[in-house]
Amino acid sequence: MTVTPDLERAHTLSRFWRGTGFSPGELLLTPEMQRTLTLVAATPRRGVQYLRPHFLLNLVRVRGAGYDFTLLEEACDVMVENGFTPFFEIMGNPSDSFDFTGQGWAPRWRDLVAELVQRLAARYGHATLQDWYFESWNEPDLPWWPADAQAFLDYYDACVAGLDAGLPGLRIGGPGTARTLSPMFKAFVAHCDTGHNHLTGERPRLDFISIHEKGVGKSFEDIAPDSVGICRREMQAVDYLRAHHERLADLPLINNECDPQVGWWQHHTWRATAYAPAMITKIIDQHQRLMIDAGTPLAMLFNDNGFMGEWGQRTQFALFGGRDVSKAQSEHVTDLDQVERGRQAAPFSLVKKPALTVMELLAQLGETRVPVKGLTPDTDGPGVLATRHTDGSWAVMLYHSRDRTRLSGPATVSLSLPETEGAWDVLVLALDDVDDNPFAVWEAGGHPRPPVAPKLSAPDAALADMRRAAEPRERIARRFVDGVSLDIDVPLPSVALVLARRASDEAPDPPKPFLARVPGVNGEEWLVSWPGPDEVGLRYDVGLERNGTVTAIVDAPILANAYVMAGDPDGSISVRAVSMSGRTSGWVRARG
Ligand code: 8U8
Repeated sequence: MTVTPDLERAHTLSRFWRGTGFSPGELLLTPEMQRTLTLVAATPRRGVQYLRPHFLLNLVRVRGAGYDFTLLEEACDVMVENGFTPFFEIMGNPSDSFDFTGQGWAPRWRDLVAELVQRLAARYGHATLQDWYFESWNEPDLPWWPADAQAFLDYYDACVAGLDAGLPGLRIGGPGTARTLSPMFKAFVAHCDTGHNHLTGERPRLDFISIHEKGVGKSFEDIAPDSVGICRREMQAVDYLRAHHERLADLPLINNECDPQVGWWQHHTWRATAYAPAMITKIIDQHQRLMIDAGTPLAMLFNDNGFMGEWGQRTQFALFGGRDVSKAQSEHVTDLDQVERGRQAAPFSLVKKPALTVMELLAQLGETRVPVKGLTPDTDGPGVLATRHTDGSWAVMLYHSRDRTRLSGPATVSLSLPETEGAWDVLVLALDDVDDNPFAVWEAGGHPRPPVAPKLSAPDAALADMRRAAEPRERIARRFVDGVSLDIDVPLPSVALVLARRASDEAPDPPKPFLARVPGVNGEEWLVSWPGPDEVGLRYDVGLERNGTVTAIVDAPILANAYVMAGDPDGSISVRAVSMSGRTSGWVRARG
């Protein structure tokens, strides 16, 4: 099939998928999460921007007549210093001092929220806080919320009153419900539409509506997701608002837990293969086509995959060594006495999973979407999310994904890009399971964890192979003259990013790499990172320098602005930038 994006129908694209979440908030105080966030922050072009942790307010302690915000501020520092924007759930219970099933707690909650935002504004600046999203308690229609629906509405009133008292103009929404059109959802939107804030008498403010719809909603056993079903159930919320609460129907609608499968801690090995990036991309494209193009105010979707865990769990990295990963992250009980212990971790290593690498590819997409007709990705065959940047260059994401975890097979898309006369450089980067993927390398290496071993381990050579396999594959890199038309293999499951831009032989600017030495599962590791100029299609080589000679250690294009490898006492690390046309900067030795 030949696919040609239709420039006549071009329109603005918002990169609405750039959020992740995890639980609990105190993970932010652990070395594992801090290193994770350093690496997630290295996704180019701020490919992951929003972080949504649960239970942040459990980090606040009651001290005498007031509160001690030290741990909460430290947790927020970790997010802010890494350049993330918190999606701040006002969730948790300082020293368990609120009984939401009782009476009279709402004014105290309002004052707590007011003090909280004042402190945050003093720390990060008012302007910074205006970019944040404040949200109500996570999934109040599940037992995470300890009281009834009326108490939840009182709580929301107190959150709004507290925010407004603390710092007017901050954005707040909810209800972050888990179930489609649950009674809690209906009670919440009715309250915001026609009710009154019981503390201020005003109409309760609501700046966005958040809900959770997953590909498998209720049962861990049903592993085949219903991806279109996510949009269909979101549409039920849209229809309900249009029918009953027209005033709210145009508010930004956010699915901030838009996962293929419920139960982050359950092990599904497909979460570590090309199935994950293909499914993630399909779900994003479905939201563009079935929700945004259909005129709904769908504003964001998050993959709730910021957890810490292993291959099969819903995480962005596989954790080797470190502490035991347990369900405790979800069945959560805060014990602040454990926080100090949490700051120490047994040595650990992280290996990136394709679910994060795909964010690096998606980050290359442009500001304009150019629709493509004639594909049927929701039933069979590949799909395309075609975009252009303002300079006319193309960034086209192809994907091939089915709602079945074990289907495979070949497919080819012939792509023809309009307005590409003259000389153009084309680069195609893929994530597929054709040669390998980090998990396949792990399995093939014979390292699978024996049932008695509590943690993953692997020798340095295996870690290096897995890390290399986590980077995209370069499938095509060549110059076209007079029109970019090419055939691209998109086997099931896979994604392939096609970048095309006017030919240039200019060498890229050299990077400024920085070296951090971190304890790895087998000894010292080197985490090398470099601030990116965030130019589309720019990639990097990481090289080991020994006796004055630099050898590239990864024969794959690195799009991220960081790489991790075993330390080498006899060598040093250098990095060079590689342009779309393959021109390189000089090697620059990493400092630090
Ligand atoms: C079993 C179950 C059913 C349901 O309808 O919603 C759930 C929500 C269920 C289990 C956990 C649950 O928590 C949310 O979803 C989690 C998950 O693992 O899918 C986590 O991603 C979230 O932190 C949590 O809000």
